[in-house]
Amino acid sequence: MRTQVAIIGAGPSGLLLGQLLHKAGIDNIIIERQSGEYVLGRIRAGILEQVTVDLLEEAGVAARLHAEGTIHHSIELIFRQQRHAIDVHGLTGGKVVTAYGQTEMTHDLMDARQAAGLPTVYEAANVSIHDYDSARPRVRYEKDGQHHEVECDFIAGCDGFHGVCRASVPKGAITEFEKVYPFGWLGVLADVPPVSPHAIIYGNTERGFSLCSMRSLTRSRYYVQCPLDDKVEQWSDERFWDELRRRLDPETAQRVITGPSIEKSIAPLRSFVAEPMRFGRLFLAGDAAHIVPPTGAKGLNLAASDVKYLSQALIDYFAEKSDAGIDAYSARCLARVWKAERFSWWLTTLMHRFPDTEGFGQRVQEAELDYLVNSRAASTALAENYVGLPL
Ligand code: FAS
Ligand code: PHB
Repeated sequence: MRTQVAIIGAGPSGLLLGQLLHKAGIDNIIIERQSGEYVLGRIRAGILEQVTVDLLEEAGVAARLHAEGTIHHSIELIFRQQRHAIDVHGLTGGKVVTAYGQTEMTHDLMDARQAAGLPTVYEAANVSIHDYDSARPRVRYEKDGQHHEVECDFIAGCDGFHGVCRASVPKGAITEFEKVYPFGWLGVLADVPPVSPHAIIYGNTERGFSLCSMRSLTRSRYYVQCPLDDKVEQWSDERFWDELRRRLDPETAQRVITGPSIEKSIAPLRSFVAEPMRFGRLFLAGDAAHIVPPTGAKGLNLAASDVKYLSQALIDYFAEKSDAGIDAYSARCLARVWKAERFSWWLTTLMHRFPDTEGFGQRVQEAELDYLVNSRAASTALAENYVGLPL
């Protein structure tokens, strides 16, 4: 088979890239290791920057997002048992974030791709990439015992942190930067009304970090920091709700509506960047190239901005035979990636308990938070990073 762009991975990066290329008349195939149901079963991000919302509109898949997503004008920070609002909307000249689950976004993109009848191979085995440093890259995979080969002009590595694309690049051609955090996030999804339908709440307490978010006005998403070696089986719903309440201010704790968890998982936290993000005719996008701790709600949004840059570069290449976009791709992405890495690292360091946070460290965190909520300059810096820096 021959196509213009072979996309490895049917997560948000791959599906969004496929949709934008299709709308520009560029043929593409998506080759995904898992089933569609498996991809949809992964409960992950929930907060979209305006840049991401605009991109989903450009891709023609924003109808349900506008109908069901919820706009947030502020975030709230809890420390010393008190809650403080940061007026993100007011501090950024009107910018907001939208709560809309990654699962729903992925569903919308899958539906659009299926409606357009675009080639998508799920449950592809032994995917491998070849000759991406030549003018005729190829992708091989197996499906139902049959061997397949795709000839293409470009390969988009949208296959996430554990994918095959970055792993296929020779060690000498890539530089990896990594920081692993000494704790994880235990996340719970429950069909109960969110404790705060208007703001995402981040808690810094001596027991550890907490986060109150949502997927809709009837579905809540909560997290508590937990030891890296904790197992989900150790956390009954009752234990989770009790610990969450202990990590909120008394008024919020009293308002939490509990219910049975419909999803419960523990995610490790890491910061990771691979440089560069382009190798000949292979381009890495999204988690294949970088990972952020979810504290700043940047992971999914960074994937979207990579895809914006990559889709534009490929459209320029095929329309005008211009290499300018593909040559500039890696540097453009990394300039934005590293700012989001810094913000995510800073907010994670500010809000979590580390092994050495005892005493002095906790006081310093509380002093920074006290300064943050009382300084317009500091709050503005937080707000403009939270809503997403301009493309
Ligand atoms: P993805 O990992 O989503 O998708 C990659 C796809 O490639 C997968 O479907 C995979 O099956 C496929 N693949 C892998 N290897 C392959 C191969 N060899 N061949 C073919 N296909 C292959 N971000 C936030 O903003 N907020 C959050 O709260 C948040 N929580 C998260 C929790 C967890 C547990 C994880 C892992 C991530 C979280 N993220 C969060 C980040 C997350 O949302 C990612 O940024 C987002 O999924 C990135 O999308 P993709 O780049 O498409 O990568
Ligand atoms: C979520 O809703 O999953 C979420 C919200 C804010 C974050 C991280 C995750 O910072």
